[in-house]
Amino acid sequence: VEASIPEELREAWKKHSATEFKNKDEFERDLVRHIETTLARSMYNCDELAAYSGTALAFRDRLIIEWNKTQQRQTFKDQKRIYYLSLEFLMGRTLDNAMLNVGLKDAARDGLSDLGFQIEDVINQEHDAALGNGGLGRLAACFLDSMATLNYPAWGYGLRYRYGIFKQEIVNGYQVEVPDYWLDNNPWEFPRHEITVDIQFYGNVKKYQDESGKIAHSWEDGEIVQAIAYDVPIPGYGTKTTNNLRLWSSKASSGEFDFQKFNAGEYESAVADQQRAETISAVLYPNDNLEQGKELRLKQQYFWCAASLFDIIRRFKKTKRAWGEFPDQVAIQLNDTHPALAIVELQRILIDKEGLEWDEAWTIVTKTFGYTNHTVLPEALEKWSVPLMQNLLPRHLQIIYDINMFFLQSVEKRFPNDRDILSRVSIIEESHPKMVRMAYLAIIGSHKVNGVAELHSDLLKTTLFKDFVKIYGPDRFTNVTNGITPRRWLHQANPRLSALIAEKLGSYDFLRDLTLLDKLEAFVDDKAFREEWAVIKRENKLRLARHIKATTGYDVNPNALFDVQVKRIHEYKRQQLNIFGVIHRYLSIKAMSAEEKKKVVPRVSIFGGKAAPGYWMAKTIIHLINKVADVVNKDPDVGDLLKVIFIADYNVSKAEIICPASDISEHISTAGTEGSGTSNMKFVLNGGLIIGTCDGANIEITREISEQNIFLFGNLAEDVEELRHRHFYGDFKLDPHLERVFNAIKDNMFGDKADFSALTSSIEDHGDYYLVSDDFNSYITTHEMVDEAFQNKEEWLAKSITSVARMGFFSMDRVTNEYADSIWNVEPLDVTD
Ligand code: GLG
Repeated sequence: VEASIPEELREAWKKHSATEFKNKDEFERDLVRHIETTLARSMYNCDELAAYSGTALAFRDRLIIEWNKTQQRQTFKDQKRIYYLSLEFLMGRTLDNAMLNVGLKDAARDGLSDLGFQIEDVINQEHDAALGNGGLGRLAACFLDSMATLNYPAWGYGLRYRYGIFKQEIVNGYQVEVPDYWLDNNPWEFPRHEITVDIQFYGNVKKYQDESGKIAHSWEDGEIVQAIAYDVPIPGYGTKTTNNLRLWSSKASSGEFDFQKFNAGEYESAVADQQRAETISAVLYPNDNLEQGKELRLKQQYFWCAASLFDIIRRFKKTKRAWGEFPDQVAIQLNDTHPALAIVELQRILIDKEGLEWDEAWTIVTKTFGYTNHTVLPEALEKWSVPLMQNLLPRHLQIIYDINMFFLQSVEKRFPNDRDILSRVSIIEESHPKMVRMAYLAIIGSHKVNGVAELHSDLLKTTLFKDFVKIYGPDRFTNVTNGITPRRWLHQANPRLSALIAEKLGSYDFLRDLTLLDKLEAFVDDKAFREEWAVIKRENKLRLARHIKATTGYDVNPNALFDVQVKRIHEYKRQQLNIFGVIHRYLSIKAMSAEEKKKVVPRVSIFGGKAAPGYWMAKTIIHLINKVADVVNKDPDVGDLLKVIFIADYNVSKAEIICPASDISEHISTAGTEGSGTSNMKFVLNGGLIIGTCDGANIEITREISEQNIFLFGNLAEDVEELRHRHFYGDFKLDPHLERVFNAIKDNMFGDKADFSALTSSIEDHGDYYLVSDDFNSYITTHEMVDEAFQNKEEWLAKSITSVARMGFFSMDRVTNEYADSIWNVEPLDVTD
């Protein structure tokens, strides 16, 4: 408060308060000023990158002016706020989104063109902010967009990784990882060197008696690292609300930099301490759905949780409310278990620092947190070794033990005759070493637990968290099916389709209420409309074809059926099923007469996705795809009938080109393994059809758009366990079509068969855990149906339009409102002041 300008002097300030550009001329003024002053360039020295930076800075001014007003408004109104804690925010590019959200893209286009620049080229200068791996991180980014658009007072909290997810290059058919130093030229963050938090690690716990004679604990010694805040403004679409994403960066605390060492000439060792501290926020762990249990990762988690909670509490304390009101002011959502330590940290602050009684503190804690689970895959469930945690966070481990003890006591009371339940639900797994089960900690410390699609949430209740349903009752567990923001994934990625829809519906209101799309169904039979729809798809395919040509050198035929699978490479997502299907198609074409070939529907099979650097099998799949591409694309017997493309370095900005260009996309995980999937929604919203298994959100997409408009295949989730069981006992026969594919691989058709033997033998010899063989026949016959359907252009278009019309349910705005009502109990903030 001392930092504010005295009341009587504020008129002087207000006279000069920053203003926002409102039209082309004012934009040009700001653009030129930024290029000349902020960037110190001139009209004789202004390339596209400078034009990008100038444009970004001009828009950044607008965002930050609104950001300031939003923060003031939120402080003044003092409503309950949402804090979304996520280790990943996969934001992609910001400029285009900012221009569209504030509604000034046309002004920018014209302004840039006055100075000789094409807006698309300028937009393409931007680096993706790739602080995430896949769906989990992108969901967090969609949340931010929706929360701002719907005027919720909300903050995101994450880590400011110096290196985001690696860039992928393909060299001789192999994935090569290249560091992504994305912070050069990033105009979207504001360093807040004045907002710092000291974070403690290691050390030990001292027990003592406080003044009242009560036993108390203090955590002493150890090592201090400093967290520094970087703020990223998040504009809503068509609203004044501009929320904040606060990312923490690590630095040696000023006391830590050892001046004695420094003065004694031990410069290197003083710098080494500095670097060790900075390592904490240096890299994003590149795993999707896999936890490795590395100490540095645990450090990242605690560093970020402790800094964020400190910040949240500091803000709460300014309101001078009693602690009991904390959950009325603060809702914290845990994006997966990565931030589960926040539960322990809040309990620690309340009992060790603020002097609350255990029970009083624990009530506040559980009312504050909600936990979202994203996966049932066992290898993705976090567990931390007790010795590791003991060393790094000794006081937190004690508190975890106490939380567990009180919890188990209550369970024992309720189920006195069930001995096994205690070991099953204990936060501590009695293994060697003992492990802390973070999902159980998250459940016990939250008031709501949600899955991300209906099937997934049901599976949680009937398998992984079954005992907890018994203990807490079914109401603690709920489902909120994922969604996507239509701003980025329709309006920004597919401006032509968005414009066509707006023309038909009379406005762009559907971007704020996606259920309005249902009015499109009235035009399904409108010939002219269908034709326009088809033209847009074709243009989007041409755009992707140009990208493919530029990056791979291959020409693809835009009339062919574009068949796309882009997502992280994972055995459960089954890119191997897809590439085996492609080989099957190739072998079939090779065996055809010239006459037969005339009936083939030309296809381009497009793959994209990164493999975790240590995930050998995933890398093998990438290698096979690239080897198949080498052979097929050069085979004169095949020509345009089949092309195989691997798009390197799949990321958000590539997805924006790829999603609008697909005819069909593949969402083909083994039933019961994909939490939700969200790219399935992006493709359908852009008029692509999908082939998929009865898994994740595919099931609800089917419910919404109807079975006629989707190609489903494969075994159901309820049969998976039985099939695996049978395989395990030797009841397995390789599908004959798949056998033919394997034989081709073993004949070295795609290079040395030894390169792929791990892949084929995981299926033939090691139980086919992901049921590739079981689903193969169903998969290839369903693809035949796809070919047939594609030949009937009118029918295909009708399916495409009808599907888009029925996608309203998958808006992230629906998702955000559901969380607000059923988990956070937060209201939007009135912005009509
Ligand atoms: C997870 C799941 C996806 C889910 C996403 C967002 O694997 O199925 O759509 O979170 O909830 N790791 C992920 O991407």
